Amino acid sequence: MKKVLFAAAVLMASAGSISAQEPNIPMGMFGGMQQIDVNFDPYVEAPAGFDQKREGIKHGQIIDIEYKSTTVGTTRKATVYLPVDYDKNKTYPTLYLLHGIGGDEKEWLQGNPAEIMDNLYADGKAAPMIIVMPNGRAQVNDRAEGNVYAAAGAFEKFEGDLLVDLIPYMEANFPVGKDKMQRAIAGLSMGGGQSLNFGLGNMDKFAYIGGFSSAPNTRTPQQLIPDVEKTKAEIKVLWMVCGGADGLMGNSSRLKAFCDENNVPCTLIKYPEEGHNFVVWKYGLYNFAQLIFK
Ligand code: FER
Repeated sequence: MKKVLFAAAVLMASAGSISAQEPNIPMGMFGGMQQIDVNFDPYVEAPAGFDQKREGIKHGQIIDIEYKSTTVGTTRKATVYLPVDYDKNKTYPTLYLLHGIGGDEKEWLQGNPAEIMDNLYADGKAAPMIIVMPNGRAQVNDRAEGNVYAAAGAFEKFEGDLLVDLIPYMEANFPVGKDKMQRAIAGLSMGGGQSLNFGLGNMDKFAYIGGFSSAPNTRTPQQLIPDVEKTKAEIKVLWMVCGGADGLMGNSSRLKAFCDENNVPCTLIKYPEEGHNFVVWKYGLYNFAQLIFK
C-alpha cells in the first residue's frame, strides 16, 4: 500500500523543463519542489574535448566485476575503471559512482568516464583512483524495467549492499585503501541522493561526497547533518552541481542553504540552462574527480 501511495505521489509531481537522458524515465516526473535562493558557486566551463577520447595518451581500463551480496541474496554486477598505469602492487583510493533511477551498472558509461579520467591523468589533474560503478537498485531483479520509480526502496537498501558486500569485495580483490580518506562517493540523480544520504550518514567511511542533480530521495538537511560540528570536523569535500533548468534543483539548493547558514563547507554549482542530463553529470565527474584524494 505504501508503495502505491508513493507512486501516486510521484505521478502527481508537476513537470519541469527537463530532457531526461536516462533510459525508461517517463516525462513529467520532475520538479514540484520550491526553489530556494542560494549563493551558487561559480560555474567554470570545462575545456573543449574533456570528455572525448584523445589520441596519443595512455588509457585506463573498464572491466566488469561480480560480487556476492548477502544483502540482496544474489550475485551482483558492477563496472570498474582502473586508472592509467594501474599497478596491482600500489594502493588506490576508490570512488563509488552511482547511477540514476532509470540506469544500472552500465549507465555511467554514457558519460564517458574513462575518457574523462584518461584526459585528467594526461594533464596531471587527478589523483590515481579506481572508480566503481555499481548497480544501486538492491533487489533480486535489479534491471531498470517497468515503472522504475517503484524501485525507490531498493535504492535505499543499497546502503547495506555497498557497505556490507561491495566495499569488502573491493578490499579483498583490488588494491584499494581501507581508510575513509581513501573513499569517495558521488552519483547522478537517484545516485546523487544516495551519495549524500550514505556519505553524510557514514562519515567514518567516506571523506568525499558528491551529488549531481540529486533526486527527491535526498534526505532533508537536518537528517543529513544532525550534528553540524561533527560534519564540519569529518568531511573533506561536499560538492554538488545541478542544471539551472532542472526541476530537481531544490534538493541541492535546500542542502546548500543549510550548509551556508551553518558554516559547513559545501559547493553547489548551477550549470547554466542545462536540464537533467549527462552534460551536467559529465561536468560533475570532471570537477569532482579533481577535488578528491588530495
Ligand atoms: C522523482 C523524480 C525523479 C523521484 C526520483 C527521480 C523518487 C529520479 C530521477 C533520476 O534518477 O534520474 O520524483 O522520486
